[in-house]
Amino acid sequence: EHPFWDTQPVPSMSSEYDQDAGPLDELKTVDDVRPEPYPLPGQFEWCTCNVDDDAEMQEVYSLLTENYVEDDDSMFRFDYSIHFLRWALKPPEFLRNWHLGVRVKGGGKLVGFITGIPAKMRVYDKSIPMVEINFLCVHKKLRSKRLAPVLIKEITRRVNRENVWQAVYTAGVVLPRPVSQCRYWHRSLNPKKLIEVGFSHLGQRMTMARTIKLYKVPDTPQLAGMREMRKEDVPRVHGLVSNYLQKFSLHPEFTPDEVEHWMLPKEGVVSCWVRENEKGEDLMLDALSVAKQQAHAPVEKMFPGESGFDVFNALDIMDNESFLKDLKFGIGDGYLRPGTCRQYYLYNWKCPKIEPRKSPWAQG
Ligand code: YNC
Ligand code: MG
Repeated sequence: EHPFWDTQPVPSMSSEYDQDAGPLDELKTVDDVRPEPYPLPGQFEWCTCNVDDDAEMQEVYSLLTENYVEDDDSMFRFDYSIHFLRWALKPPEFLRNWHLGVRVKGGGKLVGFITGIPAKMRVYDKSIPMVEINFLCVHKKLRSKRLAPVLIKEITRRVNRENVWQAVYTAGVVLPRPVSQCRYWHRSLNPKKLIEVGFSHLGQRMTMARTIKLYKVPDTPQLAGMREMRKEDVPRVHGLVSNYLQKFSLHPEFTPDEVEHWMLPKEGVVSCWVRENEKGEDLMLDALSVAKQQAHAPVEKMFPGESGFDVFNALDIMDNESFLKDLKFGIGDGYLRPGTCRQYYLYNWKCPKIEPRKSPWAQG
């Protein structure tokens, strides 16, 4: 059923979830790993994509924006900007060698892509240096030709050559074998537009006017002291986040540099708000306000003429269930939405199954 995945160190679909933890493959050293790249079909060649080069990033952007993850009806497709992709691919200690592309021979068109970034992951009681795999993409005209397994094998080889033997990744498809399964929830911020473009539908016995009213959020954050995170907040945010993450069975272990990279606001890419002195409640309502009202500038920059975000997505991971319903998030109900379910995977690591609320890893 899975001619490729059945050859890989992942648990099979039919096996019980493991009670103990550890690698599935025999232990190897870097010298056991073949030094030369895997062969590609004749008309193609490997390339390393230089994310600092504007022309090369434009090629990556075009490949992904035209060929990356979409819903079943091909109505919606992810459209990550060049700034976003650079941020996603250049965390502290990133390796250029792990930004892998496939081109038509002779430096021709970019037709395949897969990336890895280093991430220290905690799985139950073990800290493991891993690679986080993302952005696997094969051009639509080259689908079903078994190029994906070659991309996966070559990135694995490059990762193993750096003495890293485990990977973490997520996908919308079910493969051998998820360590955790989470669901997307969506919170309409701009219901009129979402309904007009077919992302959502007018509820039964609802008018547009009532729907707009239902999803209205405060114009400004309601909590005193809410402000955008600044660089000098990094040590305290690192402390708070690291401490909070302890209670989950699968989570990244960030260095302060990584907290700075992933959380410090970057216009059009990531926004992060902090509140001093107070703990806890009602933070998520303000997150909605901020997404709807405060994000004009970055959204305008990405999509001229737009103001604020249209929809706020969340997974049912961590403590999110505590606010999803109260704040009128709707569960992804399977129609017209990319990645309603999200499967989480570990490569070359067996362990007991992880419930969504024990998983705070939200890549993808
Ligand atoms: C997928 N998403 O099952 P079997 S998520 C992994 N992840 O193998 P072909 C996938 N494997 O079943 P196509 C996969 N999708 O025969 C398919 N597969 O054993 C498996 N879509 O290959 C599939 N991006 O080349 C089958 O299929 C084999 O031409 C078939 O190419 C697949 O980034 C794909 O959804 C996904 O661009 C490239 O459909 C293509 O269809 C496409 O004939 C749109 O492949 C974009 C899209 C996936 C987003 C993501 C995470 C990827 C994780 C990859 C696995 C990493 C393993 C760890 C490596 C490092 C290890 C260390 C240390
Ligand atoms: Mg293919």
